Amino acid sequence: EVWRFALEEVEGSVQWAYAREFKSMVEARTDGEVTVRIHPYGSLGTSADLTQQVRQGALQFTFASPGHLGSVVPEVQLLTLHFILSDDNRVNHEVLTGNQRFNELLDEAYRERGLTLYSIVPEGWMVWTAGKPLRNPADFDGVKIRTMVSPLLLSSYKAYGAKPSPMPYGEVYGALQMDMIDAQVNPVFAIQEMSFHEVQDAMTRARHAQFIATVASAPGFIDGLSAERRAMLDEIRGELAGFIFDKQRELNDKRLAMIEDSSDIEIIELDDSQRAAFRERSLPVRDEYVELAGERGRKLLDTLVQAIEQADGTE
Ligand code: 6CS
Repeated sequence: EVWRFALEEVEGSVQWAYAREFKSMVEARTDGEVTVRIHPYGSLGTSADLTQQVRQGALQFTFASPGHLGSVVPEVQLLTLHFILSDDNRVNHEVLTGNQRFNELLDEAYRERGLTLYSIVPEGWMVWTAGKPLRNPADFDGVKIRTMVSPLLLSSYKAYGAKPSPMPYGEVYGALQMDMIDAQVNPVFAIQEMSFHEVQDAMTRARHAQFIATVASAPGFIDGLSAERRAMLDEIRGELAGFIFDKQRELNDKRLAMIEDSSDIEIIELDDSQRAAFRERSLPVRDEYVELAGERGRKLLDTLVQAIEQADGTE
């Protein structure tokens, strides 16, 4: 039996590390009865294509980032909102992977659209790269920034005065090189492996959002497995949460050092007062989220905000 697992990222990425570990766990625990075949980004199409293939049953698992999936599952765009997470990455990790109510509510939203939520996978802080530092909202004025395609991401960058330009991941390098866009936003490991730093002059670190991916499956697939296999998948999800938290940190740290060694890109870290100016601009986008995502969206938002506040208080 073959389980096909598609990635929105290339070999060497956080998603690839996750899938490789998933593969070795599944294959060992099913005594070779199941083979997991990993499909890195490229051959099967864009993120939107991958989601479609899971819904049709051609793939058993795919990574599905809220930045792309928001067009299909509006509620998941919560995970693209700016300044909604803790500054403490471990708190974010614990809440996102460990809060059962949050995961169940999100799974309901997935199921309504022909998907199931297998796991939530935080991949590290996003940073902005551009031809210049982006220290305050005025620096974004008229900047053509590439975003993923979910509608709320466009709102987030319009709120800063930018001109967001959504496009698939695979087109970003070429678009930067050809000056069709000025800027883009991604976690550091991805910027290095996609070589975006080679065609940008400045990297601004605002800790405005994490890149949070999810792993989606087809409802009929997991529900149709034996109780034993479902229990195995639950166990593996729990073990992978800790594994990938350490892995994303390691990859993001290493790749930042590689970027610093191999290019003269300017790296800017915003201070708290600079971040506060962006945060203030970002707040109305939360209301827009609730309008788009309805009652369940509001519940997800409240659950996340409360869980983070509580965890922040106890750290
Ligand atoms: O920017 C994107 O579209 C992509 N970035 C990452 C880090 N993973 C997948 C996603 O499609």
